[in-house]
Amino acid sequence: MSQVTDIREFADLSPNVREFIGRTQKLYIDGQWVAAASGKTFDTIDPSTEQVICKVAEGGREDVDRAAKAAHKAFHGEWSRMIPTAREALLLKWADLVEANADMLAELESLDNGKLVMFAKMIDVPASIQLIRYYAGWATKIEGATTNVSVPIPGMEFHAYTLRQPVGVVGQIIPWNFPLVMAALKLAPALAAGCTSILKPAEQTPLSAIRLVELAEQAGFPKGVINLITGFGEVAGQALVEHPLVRKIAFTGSTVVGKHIGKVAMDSLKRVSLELGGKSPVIIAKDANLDEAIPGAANAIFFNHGQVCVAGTRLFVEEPIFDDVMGGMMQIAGSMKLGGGRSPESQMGPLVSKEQHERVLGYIQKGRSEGGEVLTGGSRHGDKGYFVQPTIFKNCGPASTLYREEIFGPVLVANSYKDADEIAAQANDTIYGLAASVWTQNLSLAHRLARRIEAGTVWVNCHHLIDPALPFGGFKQSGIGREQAADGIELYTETKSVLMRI
Ligand code: TAP
Repeated sequence: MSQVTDIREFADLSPNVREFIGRTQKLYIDGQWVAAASGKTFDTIDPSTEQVICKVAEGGREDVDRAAKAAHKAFHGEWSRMIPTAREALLLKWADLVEANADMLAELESLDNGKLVMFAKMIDVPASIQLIRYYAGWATKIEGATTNVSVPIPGMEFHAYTLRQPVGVVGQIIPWNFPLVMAALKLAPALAAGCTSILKPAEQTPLSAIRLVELAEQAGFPKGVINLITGFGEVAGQALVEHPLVRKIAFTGSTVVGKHIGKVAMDSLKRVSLELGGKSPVIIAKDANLDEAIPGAANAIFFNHGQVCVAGTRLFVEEPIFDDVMGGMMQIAGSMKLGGGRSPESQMGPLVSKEQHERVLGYIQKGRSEGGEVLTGGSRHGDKGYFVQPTIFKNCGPASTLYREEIFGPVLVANSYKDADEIAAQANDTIYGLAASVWTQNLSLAHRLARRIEAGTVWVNCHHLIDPALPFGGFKQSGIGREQAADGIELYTETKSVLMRI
């Protein structure tokens, strides 16, 4: 195992971040910060420099078992008796603490994931706060209904109603692309609904989730309500999915792992929600406002270095404007400044890991070998850190690997189209169905495409905009279930019917 980098090499970090990464990070089980039962740790790496940031506890089966028992006990104890306004107050206090620690969280997120501090401050941290506050409001608004039943027994009267009750202990497994937002998106609705949680962050990016849970502890959540198991998916994640006390698994990650989790969870009929991969189309019609559509399409693919489940990876441009759009896209991609997440000049950071770097470069190679033409980019950037140039391909048709597979990097395939009414069929020619964007001034066309495209979210004249009040999830192999909005509460509650003879 490699050495932790000398803290002096992180001289530009804030003192509180330096203090945080100066310690070996632990698991949080039953209100205590503890080492893994095995004593094992793993390294978390700065993807800009390839240096080890710090060591993190490697949770295993035994730790998951302790966490599940603690979460089970908490669910049936103080937490189940806590009134909704008290749960709301805890969530609001937690959100305030996250806000007070915004700079630290943004620095940690950038250090661990590679994204720009500027973006983490502007997007990830505020989005996480907004999610926690949004779901704090839901704690007091979870309702059943009274129902007029028609039980056909003469002489008897009935009173019937439904209750929405928390599912119980939930296992929440998240990826590395938006580690803080994903943690907030999982924990906030589960806690608002009255569940207790065991959160498993991605091995590449555990740090912001650890800080988030420290802040939850400060906010005063009772012990056992939130548990954090850092470690590897095949071990800790798998143990969580198999554990008999865990009633539900909420997973965000790749379609391959999602399918595996779904199968394992079915053995004990756990509730499962899956937010998986995507291959989202961006459609630019010939009447679009190109001053907005071109930077919009560039942002759709290059935001977060293309590591976004809803990234606009397949661009379809109406034939008469194809060359103009490509010229604009190449100009933006070619002038993007790549660099470390903490440098104020950087416009794009590195990919998250060595594995992801090799994977994305492998896809670029594959695109070339299948006859794709690289219009811009197409290589590694620099010789240190996991940087990949923003890359645009043309001549990658529907049969090509780049058109069909999720790359999860800054790699776009661009194609032209002729018939506005046929484009929905091309956009839908994928196993995925997470999102799409349509750029047009033609209102009827926008509405027609919004109806026809098979995706959980369709944006018109924008991309990547997400709000907690709008359900989010996928059609087809992009997932099962919807997070956010009231749907997010439904994921963590069961409906009970009560029929009373009166
Ligand atoms: P995955 O490799 O699927 O990992 C996601 C999480 O699952 C990680 O915490 C991972 O642990 C864990 N895991 C791996 N194997 C497991 C197993 N056998 N049992 C239980 N847990 C297991 O995805 P990733 O590479 O981190 O993230 C990229 C993918 O996530 C992309 O496909 C992307 O589209 C998708 N994504 C989807 C969305 C939505 S909302 N649909 C949002 C973001 C990302 P370790 O990493 O520790 O091994």
